Amino acid sequence: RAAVKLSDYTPPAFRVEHIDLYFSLGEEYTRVRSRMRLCRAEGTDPHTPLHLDGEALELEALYLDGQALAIDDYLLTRQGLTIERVPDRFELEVHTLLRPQDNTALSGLYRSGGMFCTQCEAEGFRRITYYPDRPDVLSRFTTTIEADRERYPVLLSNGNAVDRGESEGGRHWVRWDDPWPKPSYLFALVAGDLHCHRDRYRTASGRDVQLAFYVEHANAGRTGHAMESLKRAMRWDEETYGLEYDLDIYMVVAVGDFNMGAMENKGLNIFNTQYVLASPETATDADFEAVEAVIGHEYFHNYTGNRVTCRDWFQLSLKEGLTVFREQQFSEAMGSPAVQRIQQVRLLRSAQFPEDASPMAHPVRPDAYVEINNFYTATVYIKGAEVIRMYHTLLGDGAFRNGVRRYLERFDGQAVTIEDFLQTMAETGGRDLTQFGRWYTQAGTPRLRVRDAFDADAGRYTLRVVQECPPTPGQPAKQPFHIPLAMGLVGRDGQALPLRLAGEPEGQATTRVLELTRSEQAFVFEGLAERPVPSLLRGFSAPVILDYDYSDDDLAFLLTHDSDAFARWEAGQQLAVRVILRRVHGERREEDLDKLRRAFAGVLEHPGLDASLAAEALALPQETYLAQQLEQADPVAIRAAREGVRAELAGALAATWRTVYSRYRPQGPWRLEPAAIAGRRLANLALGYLAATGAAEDDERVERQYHQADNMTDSLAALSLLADRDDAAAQAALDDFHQRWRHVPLVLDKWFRVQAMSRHPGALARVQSLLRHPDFDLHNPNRVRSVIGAFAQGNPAAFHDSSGEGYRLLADHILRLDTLNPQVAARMALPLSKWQRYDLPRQQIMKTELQRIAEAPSLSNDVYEVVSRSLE
Ligand code: B3K
Ligand code: ZN
Repeated sequence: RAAVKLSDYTPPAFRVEHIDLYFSLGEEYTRVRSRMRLCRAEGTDPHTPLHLDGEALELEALYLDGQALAIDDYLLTRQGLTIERVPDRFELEVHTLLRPQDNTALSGLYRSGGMFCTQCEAEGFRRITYYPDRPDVLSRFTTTIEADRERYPVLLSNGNAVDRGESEGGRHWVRWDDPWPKPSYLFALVAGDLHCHRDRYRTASGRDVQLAFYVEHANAGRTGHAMESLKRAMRWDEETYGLEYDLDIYMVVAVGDFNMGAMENKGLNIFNTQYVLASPETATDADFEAVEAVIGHEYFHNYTGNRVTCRDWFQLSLKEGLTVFREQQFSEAMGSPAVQRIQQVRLLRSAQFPEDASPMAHPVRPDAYVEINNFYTATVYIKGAEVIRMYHTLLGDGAFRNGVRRYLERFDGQAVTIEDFLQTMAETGGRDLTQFGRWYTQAGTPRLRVRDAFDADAGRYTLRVVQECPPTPGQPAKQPFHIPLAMGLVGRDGQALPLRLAGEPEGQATTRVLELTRSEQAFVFEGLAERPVPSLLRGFSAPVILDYDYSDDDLAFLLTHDSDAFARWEAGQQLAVRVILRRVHGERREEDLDKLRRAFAGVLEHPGLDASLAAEALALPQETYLAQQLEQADPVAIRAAREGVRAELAGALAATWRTVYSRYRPQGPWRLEPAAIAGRRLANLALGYLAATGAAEDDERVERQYHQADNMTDSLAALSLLADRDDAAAQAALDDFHQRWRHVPLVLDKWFRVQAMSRHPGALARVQSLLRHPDFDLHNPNRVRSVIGAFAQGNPAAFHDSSGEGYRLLADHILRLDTLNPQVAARMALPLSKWQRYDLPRQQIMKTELQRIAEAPSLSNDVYEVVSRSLE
């Protein structure tokens, strides 16, 4: 199938000066009338035909400057509409007919519950009307929506409501005008009977902005946290980047059927309910945090994405990497930066590193795609954010912020490239970033091999760093990257040592950023009285794999003494990784458990204990991360080894866990405050260990917590431990939860999810029955993710069951889902693309299933691209 290539980019031949849209929404069909003022772009050949994208549309009529066009005046294909001869300036009117109620792909105009809504990024607008549906065509939009007044009292689109009225047959209409030119992917429309939570925000310059959150009536009262998060995000962007909101109204609508998290449509964000609704009874602390982050993310897009947008979809990371980084900065400012950083790195390692090591590996700026929706990836988003963070590290905070401001001023109202951003940052920072640009073009995770030597007589310590990046599809050999390596040296007494490179004057810095630019480099530190322990990649200063041969004792030492919180966490994790991997290899060292036990006890005894950080440090490394450390992983063996270590740590520290559990569980009613959140997190971690002691009192503790909890965090923490068991008490709790929450979709998703992720050996069979459960629905992406996604990505030992049943079950459902929703089906196929990570018998079955999918008739481009690349 045809790939779109970056190298084929050509600027648009026509500009759309204005578009006037008219929607007549109905139960059977919806009519769309579009009136566009088009003009030939300067310097374009006067004979270039006009091409408009269009997909799954019924064309009813076409008028050029008021003249109806006959069937042989234009060419209609499955991809769009071409008019051979058009004047330099003209008006085009297009009438299309849609059936949103049949749109199960959830792209374009579709129905969710009782409402109409849209999703246009990346190429959904072409499923609404014929249009040059590409991000470098910016136009002014006026939108009129007409619908039944009773069913759809609320009619929304981008910009400001400028007019409204009644029409015949109990219908009404509202006209919206968006003063900001925008690409079609930012268009949005919503119609429904919705509850509105209103508030207002006064900007730094004193303008009043109306804030409005629209939800279905059943969800009224659960938007308070999102509203407060939005105000915090607006304030933060003013204070940090000097950016003020630019319309008089900011609207957010929550919909229950949504392919991703949320969408930054100009002035009218559309959100998955999951990232708007939050109340203590229904949402966990993690949900509250995610709502704040996603609300921030979409708000920050108003500048990084909307005011300055992408020239083409290859530049996607221009808006996404930068906006994820801004979202991360916001989350760091609202909470604990160290905890945030640890969670970011955990996600990068569990989602992006495996992608970079798979047949789906692609650069942050890909150079070809078949289906663009497949490139909204961990690489484009979160490795993209790591790349932005490296600019920040290399330039420093001040120059970085100035650079971003300058980029936004210089390119305001334009559709630009990653190169434009890089150039602006280089100029502002006064740095040559040519080599740094390789982060955008070379895929793969670089590996740093660090070796050291100490010359006691000269007091000289040398770090030698070799960088390598493995081959990735289409890129057999890599050029060296420009890598900021933040590091420090720790003395034997635990003190941070001053870092003076040979030839430098005395200095007091105890953390510094070494810049790697060659495949091999050495750094010589002077004035050291003893051999230090190096603390490397502090704050995770680059998205790389670090390889330095620490002893177990070094790791335990760094866990206690490193001044960098991230590095302390990392040292603890590496120690745990080693112990678990030795078990995987059948190596049982008596002292291993002791080392871990002492290290963990040390964390808990630390005087200034931060409960949130402690919870991160005491959590065992994820199974997916452990799998990455092995050439060929056996997920069942990894699960067994990890659970074995957990059970032993549970037993060895049982008294400590019980103390931690009772000391840190917040007393009194639920509150969303940092200390209470941290307390719940640490107490629930302790409960997780206690669930593995095998003592009846601990099993009962879990049951008690489930039944007594006044909030979803504690209730779900207990329920997920119960889902690992299969006794009567566990079953009773699961039944109770279902009974209590079966009418609240987001909570019912959790019920599915904990079972799909169960560590019980019968989990695979349970997933099979969940898929036949009457509440399971392949049409709803959240439900699909909570069963199929949670199982295939979050339950490696069950998914990789050696029978191959897990793979078969996944493939069967991908094929069924593909006929309904190709975007989500393609996402669900990604776990199979990682087949190379597993042992040979598993590889074989995974490939067979990929093959079976690839051979299915009438496969979507989305799934086709994932499975065919996986097999290449
Ligand atoms: N920009 C959207 C993602 C659209 C995905 C289209 N398949 C959400 C975001 O990144 O904020
Ligand atoms: Zn985004």
